[in-house]
Amino acid sequence: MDFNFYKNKIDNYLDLCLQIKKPAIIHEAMRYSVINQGKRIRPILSLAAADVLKVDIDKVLPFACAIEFIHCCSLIHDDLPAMDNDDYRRGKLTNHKQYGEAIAILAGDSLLNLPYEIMSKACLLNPTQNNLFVMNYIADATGVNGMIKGQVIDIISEGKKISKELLLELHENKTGALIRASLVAGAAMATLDNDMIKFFEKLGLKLGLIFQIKDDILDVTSTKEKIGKDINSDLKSDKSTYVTLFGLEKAKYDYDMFSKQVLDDLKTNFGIDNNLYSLFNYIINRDN
Ligand code: GRG
Repeated sequence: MDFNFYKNKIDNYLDLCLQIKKPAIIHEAMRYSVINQGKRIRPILSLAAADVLKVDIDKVLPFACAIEFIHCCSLIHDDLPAMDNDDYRRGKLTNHKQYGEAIAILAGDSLLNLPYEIMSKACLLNPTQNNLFVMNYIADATGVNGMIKGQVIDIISEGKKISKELLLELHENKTGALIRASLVAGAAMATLDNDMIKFFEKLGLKLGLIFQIKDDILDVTSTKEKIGKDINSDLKSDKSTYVTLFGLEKAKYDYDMFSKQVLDDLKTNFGIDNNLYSLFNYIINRDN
């Protein structure tokens, strides 16, 4: 399956939202961290989830792109010296290395505010329950009950060997929350049926965990050229990861087991002849 149709739609929309205005430096810094080699997995998940439920994907596009902007903001902030202190991201210098810390912080802030401008505008133009639900869901998944919570657990756990439960809570929130929100956003454009939302939430949680385990595996097995950022960064910052806690073999074993589970769940509900199933396969087999 070729996801370029979805990706082009997303890239065009992101570009449209980021036209350079004055002062140019902040707009350049925002574009630097968005218009680049990002895989766009989260917004593509939203479009594919909407597609599998046969709803017009244009309805979810502003919300899908809002999630990508939030994700880009989180990457800028995550790379800052006060956080992970990384020099490379998406194959080039991190935002603060390119523009300095002050502009990087403000570019991140702007990329967090912009999605709420976009989503609230979509809600004003079309104040459906679906739109309001999705905006609220994304806000919740981003905040202190979701991604921020995961990042905080990550930071306060540095240098400690944490329990399996805490590691799962960390992954479920830091990486899982936005991935879950991406799937739910697409599904909720079609229906607010509780069972369907719950199904996509569970699927998103599991995919988020799979995604993060792969990230942990690639950190120790891949190359800087392939993943576009420094390798062994978790080891250097003394972080507990799936690999450091359980070892590489167990991480790979669990990865395969969880991957089979999500594919089986999808197959049971929607069959295999759809973009969402192909996308899950692509994500599971990714090597960057
Ligand atoms: C934005 C409100 C707000 C807070 C920021 C810094 C922070 C709080 C959270 C960090 C979250 C984080 C960086 C999680 C890691 C997620 C992850 C696995 C990123 C890599 O995702 P890919 O592979 O990357 O989809 P690309 O570059 O392709 O988008």
